[in-house]
Amino acid sequence: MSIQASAPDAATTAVIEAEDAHVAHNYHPLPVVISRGEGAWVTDIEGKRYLDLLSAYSALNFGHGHPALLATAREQLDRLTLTSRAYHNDMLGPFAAALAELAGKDLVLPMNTGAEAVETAIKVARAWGYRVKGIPADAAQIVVANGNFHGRTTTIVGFSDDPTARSGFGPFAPGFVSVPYGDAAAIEAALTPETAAVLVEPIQGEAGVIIPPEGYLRAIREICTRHGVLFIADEIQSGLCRVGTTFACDREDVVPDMYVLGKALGGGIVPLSAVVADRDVLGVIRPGEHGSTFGGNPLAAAIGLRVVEMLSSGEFQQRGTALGEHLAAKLGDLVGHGVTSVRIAGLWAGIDIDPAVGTGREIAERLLARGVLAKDTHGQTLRIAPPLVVRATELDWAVEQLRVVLAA
Ligand code: IF1
Repeated sequence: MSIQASAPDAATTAVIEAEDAHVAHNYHPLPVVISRGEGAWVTDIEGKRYLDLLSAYSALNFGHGHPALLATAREQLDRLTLTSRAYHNDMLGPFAAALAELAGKDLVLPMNTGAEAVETAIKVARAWGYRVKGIPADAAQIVVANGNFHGRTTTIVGFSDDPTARSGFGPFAPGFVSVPYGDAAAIEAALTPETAAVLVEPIQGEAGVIIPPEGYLRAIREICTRHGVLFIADEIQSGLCRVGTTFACDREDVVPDMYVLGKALGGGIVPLSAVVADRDVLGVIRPGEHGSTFGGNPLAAAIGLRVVEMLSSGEFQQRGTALGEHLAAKLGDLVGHGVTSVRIAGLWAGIDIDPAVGTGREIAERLLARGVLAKDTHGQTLRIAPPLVVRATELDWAVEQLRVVLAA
């Protein structure tokens, strides 16, 4: 299946040291230098191959270098890459129409990163609160969930409860109240006449693939409808077939007022994010009130259109579901053998490592030595999100590597 990796050699060490000399140390990467990617596999500068179980935090749902996406990108690169929104371009309209149809909504506001889309959703919810609901100026509240991760801007980390994400970056914006995740009654109890919206991840990613109780999303939908509050679903990581359905909200047949999308929307090639909602919500934004230099650029729009077309075939929903069921069975066999619990939705799993065996980081480092790339989160959890193009036999091989590492 792959050449077994060993400790980093001189070439890898040299590249890492050179990077450390000039790149801010805002990450603690695993000691591997990747130079090529194809499908579910990447190759490092020493020629060693690794199965990618992170997919750039689910931005690579279609794998590295998907042929259809590369062909679209190459064609658009040779034609037109950027106009700004000062003018129209011939790709934004078709992309927005296709994405709106996929989401069953009227309008798309295109941005670039996930955090920008979350910030956009916050601004739209507040503007809707003031201009439609009649909340007094500057008094809008948004309910969020403990354990949330919605990005790294100061507004967003201001309502994070992760000290690493927020300590030292204040002062923070007011207008957010955080309640326990998974508890719809806590959301309803937190509502006031000034509440404009509820913002949650349908499944919490950074928190460790935390799947809420069945019915949580339906309850939020009902509560928000009854109280005249917008339901904003951050599907930046959970969306676009990661959990086997187009959106994670589909698992409960729930349609939020706003979808916030990103990561895989750009095909793993360009940053592309968007807020998708009906006209009675996104229509509150007037010309000149919001935007971004690259938002809606023709290169990202062309790739995003191709992504939406690929999502419309049903292939990736089927893969996420079938491969997820396969993976769930395999991972279940590890519980009690170095794993304390497994949470899995579609092809997205959080594996809690028994502290007696090691930390999530230690297991990730041992997997690296066996040709598997995975990422830890919050100490004991290993996060698994293979590209949806992965084969069942490759998943079997990866789980076998994990079993060996856990038994070591
Ligand atoms: C990092 C975490 C994952 C997200 C959700 C918005 C964003 C993200 C649900 C912001 C981004 C990324 C950011 C990246 C690592 C990764 C991550 F560990 F940070 F939390 F996936 F869980 N909503 N998540 O997951 O999107 O601005 O990054 O495009 O910051 O280290 P972005």
